[in-house]
Amino acid sequence: MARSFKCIIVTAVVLVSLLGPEALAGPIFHDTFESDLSAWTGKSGGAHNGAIVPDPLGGAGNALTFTAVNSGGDIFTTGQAFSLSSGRLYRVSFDFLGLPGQVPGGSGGFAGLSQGYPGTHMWYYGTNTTSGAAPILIDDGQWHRYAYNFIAPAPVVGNTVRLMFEDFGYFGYGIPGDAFFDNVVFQVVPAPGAVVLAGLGSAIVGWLRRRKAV
Ligand SMILES: [Ca+2]
Ligand SMILES: [Ca+2]
Repeated sequence: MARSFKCIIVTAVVLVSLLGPEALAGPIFHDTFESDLSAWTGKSGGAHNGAIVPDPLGGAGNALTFTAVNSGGDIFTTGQAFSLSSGRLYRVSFDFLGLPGQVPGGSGGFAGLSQGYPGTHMWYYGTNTTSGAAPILIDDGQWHRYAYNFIAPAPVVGNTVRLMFEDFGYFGYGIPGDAFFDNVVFQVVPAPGAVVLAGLGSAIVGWLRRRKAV
């Protein structure tokens, strides 16, 4: 189990390394959580539990955390939802830090996409598998960068999306303020990157077919 999670992380890291920052278009959205949370709103457009705090590791700058656990999303990009172009490749990337030695379900950091606040939504990365999230966010007390790529329409959510984050309360467990996010970027991956990814996808499919054929 742990090995497959590592593979997913390694794949994401390899993709980022292959493409490099220069291969990516300017972000559709980004937030370094240095000043305020004016780009974000809560459930049904109301209050949220997001808070800007100094980097808990003592690094320069601030990060996002939560003052309470939640479910079904806590903080959502506000304003117009992002309108995606069918067939284009998109990437959501962010830094995540989970404090170790906590409760069942981990720190509860979850990242996803939603149509509304939340409306139809999906979780793609979390610290456990609730609601189908890939449980790859690591609670080791260190910052790690994660990336989620998808071709529009976004899985489940469609072509009109918001970014969504929370500190999830797992079956009654949950400690607020032990999950941190920073440097959230939402961007289009331009055609050359899409070609590289498509090539990789084809290679993986081909490998799987060969494996089956053997
Ligand atoms: Ca920051
Ligand atoms: Ca937590």
